[in-house]
Amino acid sequence: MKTKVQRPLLRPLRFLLATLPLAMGSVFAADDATHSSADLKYQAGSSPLGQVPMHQNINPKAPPMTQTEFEQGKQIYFQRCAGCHGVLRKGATGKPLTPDITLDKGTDYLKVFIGYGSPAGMPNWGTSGELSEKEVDLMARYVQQEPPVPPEFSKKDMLATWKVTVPVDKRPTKKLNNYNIGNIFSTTLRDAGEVALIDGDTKKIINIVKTGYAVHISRTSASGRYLYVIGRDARINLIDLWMEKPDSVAELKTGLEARSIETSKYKGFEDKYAIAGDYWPPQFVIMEGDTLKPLKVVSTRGMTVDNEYHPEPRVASIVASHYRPEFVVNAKETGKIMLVDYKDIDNLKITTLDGAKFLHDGGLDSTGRYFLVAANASNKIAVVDTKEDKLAAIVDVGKTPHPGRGANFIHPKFGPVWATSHLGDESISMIGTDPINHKANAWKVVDTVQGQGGGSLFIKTHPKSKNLWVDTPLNPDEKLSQSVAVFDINNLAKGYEVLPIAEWANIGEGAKRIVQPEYNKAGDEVWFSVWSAKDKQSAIVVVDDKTRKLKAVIKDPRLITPTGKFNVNNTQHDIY
Ligand code: DHE
Repeated sequence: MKTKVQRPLLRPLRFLLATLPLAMGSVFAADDATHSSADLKYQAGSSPLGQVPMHQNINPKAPPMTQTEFEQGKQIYFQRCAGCHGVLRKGATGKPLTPDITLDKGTDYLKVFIGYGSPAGMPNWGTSGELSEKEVDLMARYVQQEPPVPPEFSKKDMLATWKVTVPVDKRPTKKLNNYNIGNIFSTTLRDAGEVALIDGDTKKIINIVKTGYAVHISRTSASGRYLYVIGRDARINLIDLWMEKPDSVAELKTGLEARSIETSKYKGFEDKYAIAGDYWPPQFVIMEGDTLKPLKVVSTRGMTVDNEYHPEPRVASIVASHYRPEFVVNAKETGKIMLVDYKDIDNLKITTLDGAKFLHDGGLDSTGRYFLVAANASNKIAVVDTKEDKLAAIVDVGKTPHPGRGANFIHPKFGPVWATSHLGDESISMIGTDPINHKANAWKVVDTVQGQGGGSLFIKTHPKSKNLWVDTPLNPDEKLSQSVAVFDINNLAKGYEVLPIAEWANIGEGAKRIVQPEYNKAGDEVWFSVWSAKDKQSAIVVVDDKTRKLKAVIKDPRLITPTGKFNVNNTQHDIY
């Protein structure tokens, strides 16, 4: 094992490590002892909260720290640890790290734990070289202090950030450009805090729009005119695609950290409202669709599906219902699914369903009636019937499902299915979605095939395609993370073909992780991001869906860390 720890220190550490009971792992590590390293690295993504001023509460019983050390510990905690252990350190997918627990353990024990990780899933931050010996020591002392608490963010705070740069009456009354706007791809440039609007027909960049920090996803309004983009710092940009050069027309911050945004799609409410889900504070916010003016803020703090209080249930995916004037809002830690009726915002009605803990991402079935959402650390998919406002089923799948929005297709034997790949194993689970004509198969895993490996984040097909694409960007094997597997839907048992997308990009050195297949409007091209670090060249590779051959490589110095791509038409109509 490669180690940066000095030799004399190793001996006592080795002794300690050897004498640690396995049970120690369960004290701090992720809840599920079978979490993969890909999963943990993914969850340990950087939170913008490290930059937010917070009060330092020195615990007199804890080992001393200077203000500078505390600040550094806070930065590292929010970069590496908060994703699993929670903002308040009260536990999320990882265990709680509050002083009542950590003080008992003491600095030496915690140093071993942080440095070497645990069999139950805590990453080995020290021996992997990700944290220096000094930083491991710092973090062992930091987690014994009182956790600093970030501020709340009320509607008043939101209004102070609200900017309508182009008022509604100054906007175009008809489309002023010649773009085929349904085929524009809003492309996340993660580490640049920007989106590239790429013309799917010419493959040229139309505009680069400055957005929030580590920008995350884009969604299209029901009419297809507006694009909503959210950053990890909870900054939303509203982009008007009718402008001569599509650009941002309004901006709002709904909190200090966020991941999800959606817009009302029910008949009569097209483009009327938008909704954003915050990680911190744990709340969701309903806004005016064309200005982003905040209207209603709802906290998600409360009981889990096991009836235990959780202080910070982060809002994960949100989808707009086509059957009712409702948003389906998924709270991660509590496992609660809230069906938020936006008909009367002042008298807001919310129907709450018990899903399963650790809700994350998901998508609608091909009819748009059922929403399938991954409870990732529970290895389950919860199915919501958006017509009846009821939980239809909870389905056991593979290890740490991560569907993105999933893939809908007609299985040659089992009829309509929705599929997910997994972060934690190589399987692809197909769930029957037709309770009318294929009742016996509905809400069951009817078929499973093996892909290239674990570390998959996204799976995709298109109603016009016979291909099922599965990425593996977080697989530790470069061969897998730099390529993609494609199955023939009509002959799934035949196995997959591997396409060397990174090689095709021909961009030299870099991580070149292949992430998130996305179809064009016609359904005859699939776009892949070739995702390298900020200081390396990245690219987008376009594959001809029919021939599975390279069609185009989009290279541009402005394409910094491209990850998610959102085709306007497919996102507008929930086609996946
Ligand atoms: Fe995402 C969707 C949260 C890391 C790319 N991501 C989502 C959703 C959530 C989420 C809740 C669903 C939104 C919705 O549908 O309303 N993502 C998180 C995290 O908490 C996590 C694990 C860690 C973090 O610190 O943010 C995380 N996500 C990542 C990445 O590292 C990815 C791969 C690259 C990036 O751009 O940051 C990434 N997430 C995406 C993408 C989607 C997404 C591309 C939308 C997929 C789609 O097809 O709809």
